[in-house]
Amino acid sequence: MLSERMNEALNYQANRELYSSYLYLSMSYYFESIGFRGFASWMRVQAGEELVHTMKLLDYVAASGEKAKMLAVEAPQHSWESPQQAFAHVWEHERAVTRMIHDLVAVAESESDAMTRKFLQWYVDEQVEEEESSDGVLKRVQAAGSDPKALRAADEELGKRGFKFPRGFQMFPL
Ligand code: OFO
Repeated sequence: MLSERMNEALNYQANRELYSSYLYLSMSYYFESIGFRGFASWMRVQAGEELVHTMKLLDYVAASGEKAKMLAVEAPQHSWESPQQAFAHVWEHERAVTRMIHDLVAVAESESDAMTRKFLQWYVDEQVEEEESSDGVLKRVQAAGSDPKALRAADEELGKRGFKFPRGFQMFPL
C-alpha cells in the first residue's frame, strides 16, 4: 500500500518518463528528416528505454494495489538547430530527470516508505548511467563539429546501439 502522496509522485514520474520517450522519439524523427539514420536509431532506442522506465513505475504502482494513472503528456520540441544542439538537450534533460528521481526518493524517505525507497534505487543507478551515456554521446558529436565526414562517422557509430530490457522486466506478457 502506498500513501496518497507517494502514489501521486510515482504516477507523475511515470508521466515524466513517458514525456522523455516522446521527446526522444521526436528527436529520432528530426534526425531521420535530416538524413542521420544512426542518430535517429540511437534516439529510438532511448525512446524505447524511457517507455520501459514508464511501465516499470506504473507496474510498481499497480502491484502495490493502487491506480496507475495516465496523465496528459505535452508535445515535445520538434526540431533543433544541429545534432550538437539536440544531444546537448538530451544531456540537460537527463540531468533534470536525475533531480526528479532524487526528489522522488526524498518523498519515499519522508513517507517512511522503505519498499518504495528500495524500488527507486534502480532509477537512481539508472540515472548515473543515463548521465554518463548522454555526456559521452554529446562529447562524441561535439568532437565531430560541423565536419561532414566526422559527423557521418559518429552517425554510423551511434547507430550500432542496441536495445536491452532491464533484468527482470517483462514487456509481454504481463
Ligand atoms: Fe528515464 O532515464 Fe532518461 O529520462
